Amino acid sequence: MKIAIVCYPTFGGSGVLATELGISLCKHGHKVHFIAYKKPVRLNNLSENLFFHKVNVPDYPLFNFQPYELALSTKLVEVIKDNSIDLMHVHYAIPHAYAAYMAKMMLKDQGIHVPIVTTLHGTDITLVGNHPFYKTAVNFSINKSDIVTCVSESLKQDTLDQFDINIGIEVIPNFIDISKYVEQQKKCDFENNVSNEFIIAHVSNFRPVKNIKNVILVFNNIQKEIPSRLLMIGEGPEKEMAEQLCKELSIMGKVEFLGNSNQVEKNLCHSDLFLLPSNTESFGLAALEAMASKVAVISSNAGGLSEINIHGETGYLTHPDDIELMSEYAISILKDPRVLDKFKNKAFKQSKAFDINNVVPIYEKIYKKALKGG
Ligand code: GMT
Repeated sequence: MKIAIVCYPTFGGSGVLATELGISLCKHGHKVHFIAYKKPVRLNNLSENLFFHKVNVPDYPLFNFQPYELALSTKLVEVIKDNSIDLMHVHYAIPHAYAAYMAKMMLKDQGIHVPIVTTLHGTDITLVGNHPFYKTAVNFSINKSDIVTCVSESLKQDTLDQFDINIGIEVIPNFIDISKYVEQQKKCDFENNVSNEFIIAHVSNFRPVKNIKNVILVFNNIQKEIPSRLLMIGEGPEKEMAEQLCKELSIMGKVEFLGNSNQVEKNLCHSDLFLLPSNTESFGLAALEAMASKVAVISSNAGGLSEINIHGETGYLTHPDDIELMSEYAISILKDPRVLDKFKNKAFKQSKAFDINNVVPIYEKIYKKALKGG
């Protein structure tokens, strides 16, 4: 198949997932064309089956806001015609599903039929998409897709609760390539970094929804009882606040802000515990990446996190703001090596259910269905 994938090219989960999916589809013999305003961060090597097309938005002084959707739909029409694309798979509804529908209509006008598969990722529904300024257009473009998928049961329910949906929604969970994590684990074991400090990790785009303040406050409680360090991986608007809080708590010496990383598994494989106290989280790809790295997870119970993190087995779940309980759980796991080992092993075992080899074939089936008429 020839597939056009539209996604955000940044470190957010939807872009990461779309990129890993495209790379895997290529390995399955498909030709994949990525379309975005920048080359996706995890798209390292292009090949004869893997292409990238940049959406350029010219700056025109009359416009207060440059019309990205217009440029994207124009680019989609061009790429689809030039490369005889069979279908569009757009990740994150805003504005991708909307631009794809415009492209589909423009192509229809020229006698070309190209179906749209839309994957909803989370904040496109729960945080941004339901804003009254966007909702009508988001609702319209979801319903106009040929097939709609979303990444968790929880997100499916949120979509049905918050929008007027007249199309079926298929749940296809996020995935990881387990073999990559197993490989990395071997390298880590070989390095055999002996330290008496436990490593606590957090990975995100440091947006308010990630509740970063609570990561720092929970770590502050942990480090009072247990020798430990915190790795903060990512960049975003809350980073300065987090650094300031660490200074105020006098724990800056125990916290490393590592910035964005393309290879989180290199840090995760040395980690013991992952903290994700998000206010909303449709799935929590970062938590799954931690679990695949044999790391126990203390997360909030928001959204779809309970579909991956099993309370009392792979980690614990609490209310996003229950700092005391999160700290208590964290300390209870870390203070007994046998308990820690048990949680780590269960986390790894649970992550295997989300292996790329189980999930990518589901997308292939969906594509065939879309080509047959949805
Ligand atoms: O807010 C983010 O974490 C980024 C966002 C995105 O769309 O880039 O992530 C969402 O999609 C990921 C991939 O499906 C999910 O694993 C994340 O849980 C989801 N984030 C939220 O719902 C907050």
